[in-house]
Amino acid sequence: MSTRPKSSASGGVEALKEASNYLRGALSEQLQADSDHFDEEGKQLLKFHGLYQQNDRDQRKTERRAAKSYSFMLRTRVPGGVLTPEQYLAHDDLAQRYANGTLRITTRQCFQFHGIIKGDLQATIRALNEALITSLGACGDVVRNVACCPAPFQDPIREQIQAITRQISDHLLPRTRAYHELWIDNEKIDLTPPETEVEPIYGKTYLPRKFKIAVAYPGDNCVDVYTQDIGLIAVAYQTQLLGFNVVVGGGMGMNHTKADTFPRLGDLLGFVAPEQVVQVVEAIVTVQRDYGNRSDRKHARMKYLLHEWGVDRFRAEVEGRLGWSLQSPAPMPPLENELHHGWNAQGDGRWFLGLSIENGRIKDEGEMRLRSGLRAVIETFRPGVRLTPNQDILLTDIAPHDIEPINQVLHQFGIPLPLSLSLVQRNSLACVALPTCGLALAEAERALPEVIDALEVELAQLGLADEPFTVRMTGCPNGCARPYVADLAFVGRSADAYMIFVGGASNGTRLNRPYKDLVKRAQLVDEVRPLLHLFQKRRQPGERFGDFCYRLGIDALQQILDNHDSTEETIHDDLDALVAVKR
Ligand code: SRM
Ligand code: SF4
Repeated sequence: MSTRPKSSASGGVEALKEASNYLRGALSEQLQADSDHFDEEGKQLLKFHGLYQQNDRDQRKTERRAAKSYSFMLRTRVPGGVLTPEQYLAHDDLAQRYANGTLRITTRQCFQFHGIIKGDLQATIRALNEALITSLGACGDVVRNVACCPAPFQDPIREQIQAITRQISDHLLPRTRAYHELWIDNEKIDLTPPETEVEPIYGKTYLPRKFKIAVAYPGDNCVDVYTQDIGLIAVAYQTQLLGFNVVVGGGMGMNHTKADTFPRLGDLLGFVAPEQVVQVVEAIVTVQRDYGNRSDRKHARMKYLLHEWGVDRFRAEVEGRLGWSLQSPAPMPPLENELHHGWNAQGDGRWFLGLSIENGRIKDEGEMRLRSGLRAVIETFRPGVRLTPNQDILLTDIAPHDIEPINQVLHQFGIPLPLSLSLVQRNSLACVALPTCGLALAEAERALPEVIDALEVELAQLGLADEPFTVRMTGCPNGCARPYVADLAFVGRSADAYMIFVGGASNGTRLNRPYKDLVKRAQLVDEVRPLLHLFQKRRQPGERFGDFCYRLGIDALQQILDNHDSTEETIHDDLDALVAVKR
């Protein structure tokens, strides 16, 4: 039981952080050394600088015993997903100059580059710094990119929640000068001049683990607010932001073989006024800093502290630090997961275009020259750019007379408008997985398009093509595409096998449950087909797929389908019996 603050570093990473002199370690020496990679300690510290040392796992297969070739993933931090056109173009230039020629929008509204070699790291980070972009704290045991609903509708509440997102992000950005010393040189523009070398919030050992915060607009859960360490759900009256309902202890990661690791939705902690929100967030972060598990990284996320303590004890600890009590949670409108696709009037005479980017990967491939086309539109029309937590992009602040010319450019580059794509594709997410992710057990980003193609055929045959439901795939159970809140999810198990989950809620408010295990990729849709048939025949009016599976019970559905050939009449007798019991 965690009854008092754990102060000392017990594990390897804890000792490393403590001895690192605020994230320096031997990174400078290793950066200059004549080697294509950093040692194990360097690799851990690099994460705090937004860098992952990786090797291409496709190449690894062919390299056999030959020496591994290393490259780096670099993640930039984009609070609320908001970028200027110049910042977008800086990312695009660097993707071509130093990375693998693609850009990857992440599920937390950041950009990732893959395939940068060690010798190009400084040049890449310097160029980003010149565009006022940082990668500091994009990874590592700190507060990661703060996510926020990015829709640019003209509305004072949206402006306020975006401003609060930036405030929280700035407040919790590490203060160490190590990043600037190492990557930028002191003469370059300083994004976040720290007053002192001390980390006033984090201390020498930073947090026990990564920490995630997101802000949701009233009624719109595009950020999946219940899956965050801290979720802030804006509460408004007409055009006035009243404050936030605060949710704590969400998280997705689990391990297939460790039953004491699990996804969890956050608990409602209370309500806080806008002017107090940064103080409350800081108090929560310090509770996790002091009581989070520092001896076992598998149990170090704040969700395990909530699980162990319960929300009442956690609230008491937060309130003790604040010196005042949180208000009771305020009533909220029901949530939806809005994609913000298509052309939309912003309400200020300008328009924005939400484009669906398949699995967040911006690349030129075949007829579809997405990267070049986006570059052409952004260079010519200079729209604002916003990245969404659904791995998509919004081009904002567009004058009405530019709508048609932009449509034409997109058409020339083979880029479809979202409304011409299937709903199931637009509502799908996949994590990066192979070939770069060192933790991937199976494919995700490269495999989901084919699975979606097969699902599209199935759904069209059943007359369900207009049915919105979320489909998410990850290459391992860590849950980077937040699979455990989806209506339907495929979670990598081994090289070609997945666990299927069903019964989540499209609006991110309920966890799904395992339905079938060890299903080969080629059989995923075959395994889901009988469920889709039942859904089509037996759903209630307006009922979503996940809600249907949840209502009837996943175990019961599984049992019925396992006992019958889905064409048999008897299946319906059993279902009638089940429905009668559930009533
Ligand atoms: Fe993640 C680790 C990619 C969002 C849970 N995640 C990783 C690493 C860095 C692999 C590693 O540690 O070696 C992946 C890099 C792959 C690559 O080659 O690029 C990776 N995670 C991603 C991204 C890029 C997925 C995507 O396709 O968009 C997302 C980057 C977000 C960002 O911009 O900051 C990403 N990761 C998430 C999310 C979703 C979210 O944050 O909303 C989760 C689930 C929520 C949560 O944190 O609980 C998530 N990633 C994990 C975990 C499991 C953590 C846990 O509590 O157990 C790991 C593994 C770990 O930390 O040990 C992980
Ligand atoms: Fe890698 Fe697993 Fe995250 Fe996918 S879910 S990016 S495979 S860690």
